[in-house]
Amino acid sequence: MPHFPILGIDSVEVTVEQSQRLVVVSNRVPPASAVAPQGGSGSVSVGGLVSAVKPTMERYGGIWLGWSGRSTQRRGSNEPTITDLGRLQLATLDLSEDESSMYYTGYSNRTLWPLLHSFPGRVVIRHDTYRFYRRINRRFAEAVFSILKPGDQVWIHDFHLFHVGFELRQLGWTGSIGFFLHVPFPSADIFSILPWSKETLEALLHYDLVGVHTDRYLRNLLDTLDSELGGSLDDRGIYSFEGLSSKLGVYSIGIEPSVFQRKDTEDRRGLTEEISLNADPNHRLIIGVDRLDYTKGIPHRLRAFERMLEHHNHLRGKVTYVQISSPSRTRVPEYVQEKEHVERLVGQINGRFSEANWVPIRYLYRSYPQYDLARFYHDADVGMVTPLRDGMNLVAKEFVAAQGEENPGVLVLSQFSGSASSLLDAVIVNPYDVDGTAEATYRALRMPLAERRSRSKSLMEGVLKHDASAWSESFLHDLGVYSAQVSVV
Ligand code: GDG
Repeated sequence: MPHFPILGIDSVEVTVEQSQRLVVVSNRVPPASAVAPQGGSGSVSVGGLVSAVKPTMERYGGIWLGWSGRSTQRRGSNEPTITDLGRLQLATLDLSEDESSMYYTGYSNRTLWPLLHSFPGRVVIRHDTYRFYRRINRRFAEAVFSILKPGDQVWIHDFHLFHVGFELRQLGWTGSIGFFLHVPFPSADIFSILPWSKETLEALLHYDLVGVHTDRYLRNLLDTLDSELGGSLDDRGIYSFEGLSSKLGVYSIGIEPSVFQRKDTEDRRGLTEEISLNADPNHRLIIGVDRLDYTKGIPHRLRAFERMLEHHNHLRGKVTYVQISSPSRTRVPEYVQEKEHVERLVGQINGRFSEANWVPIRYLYRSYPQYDLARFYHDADVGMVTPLRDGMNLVAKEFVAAQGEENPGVLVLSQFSGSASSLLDAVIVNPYDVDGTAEATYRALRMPLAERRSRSKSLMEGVLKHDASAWSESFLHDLGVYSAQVSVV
C-alpha cells in the first residue's frame, strides 16, 4: 500500500503507517474493465470526475466505493460488493429505482447541479428528494464505515455526497476525511436558495479538508459560510464554527497529459477521414466535445458558429464544426429538452447553409474511446470549450495536451470555466456574447503560426505542471497535515 508524502508544518509532527489505505468515495465508479491493470487510456469513460480520479486510483491503489449504476426493484444491501483488481478494489452499492430517481435524478441533478452552477431558474426544490438524498448519504457512509480500518485516509468526492463525512462522524469514525467539490461553488445569494443551506454547510465542516478548483469558488464558499453560519477563519485557512473546524483550500484539477499527447509526425487528418471530408487539406476544422449538458453552452456555441458563417461568407464550404456530444443523465427532463434543443438548432443551421458537397456541422451524439478523442483534438484547428459555467473543464486541458509543437490549434475558452483561471493564453470568450464568440473564433481560425505556437507552448507548460498527479498529491498531502491540525484546534 502507498505511503503518502506527509510533511509536518507549524511544528505538527505527523507520522503515517505504511499500511495506510486510500478510500475514495464518489457517486459512481467506472466499470472494472475500464481501470487498471488492463484498462486505461483506450476506454470510454465519460465524465470529468472519473477521468480525474481514475489516474489517482491507478497510481495509489486502495478502495474506490460508489454506486454500481444499477437500479434494482428492491432496496439493495448496505454491504458493498467488492471486485478485487489487485492493488485497487472497487466496492459498489446498488440503489433501488426509487432511490436512484430521488437521490440522483432528483436532488443531485435537479436541485444541487443547477444551484451550484448558478442556474436558479432551473432549481427544483422538493423535500422528498432531499430526504432520500440524506438517506442515501447515510447508506454510503455505512458502507464505507463497514470497510474502514484505523489509519485509512477517506476522500469523498462531489456534491452527491456532501453529508457522507457528517454521517461517518455520527458512526464514530475519527480518522481523516477529505472532500473535493468538482463543480463551482456559487455566490452566497444563490446558495441561500437552498432551504437546507445551513445544514449542508455544517456538514462540510465535518471534513478535515475541503477542496475546490479555484480562488473564486473558495471566496464564494467563505462568503457563504460567513453569511449563513458566521464562524471564523484563522491564518492557516482553517474555518471554525461551534466546535467544528475544517481547512479550506484550492486544488486545481488536471489531466494525465501523456494520455492525450500526440506526435507531430502522426497523421493529422484522422478526424477528416473519420467524417469523410477527404478533399481539401486546407479545410478547417473546429471541434467541441462535451457531455450533453445545459451548463456546457452548446446552443450558444452553435449560434456563434452560425453567426461566423453569416458574417464571413468566404468560410462557407471551407470550415466544418464537429460537435461530439456524449449522452448524459438521459432520464433527467432538462437533459431531454436540451438534447431536443441542440438537435433542432443543428438541423436549422445545416438546413440553412449546407451545399451539395458540404455540411457545416457534424453532430455526433455518441461517445468515443479516449484514444480517438485525442486524435480528434490533434486534428482540429480550433477547440471550442465554451460552457456557461463549469467547475474546471478537463476537455480544455486535453485539447491543449493533444496539439503538438509544429502546427498547434487554438483553444477558444469560456471565461466562466474554472480552466480560464489558469489557461490564460487561450482566446477567452464570454459565451453569452454570441457575436463576440463568433469573432473570437474567426480570429482563432486566422491566427498566425508564430502566435499559435507561443500560446500553445505556454498553455502546455501549465497543463504539464498542474496535472492529475499534482492535484491528488497536493490534496492528499494537505489532508494528512490538516487532519492532524484540525483535531487539535
Ligand atoms: C466535472 C465538472 C470538472 C467526454 N466525451 C467523451 C469523453 N469525455 C470526457 C472528456 C473529459 C470528461 O469526459 C469531461 O470532463 P469535464 O471536466 O469537461 O466535465 P464534467 O464531466 O462536467 O466534469 C468539471 C470535472 O468534473 C473534474 O473535476 O472539470 O467542471 O463539471 O475527460 O474527455 N471521454 C471519452 N469519450 C467521449 O466521448 N472517452
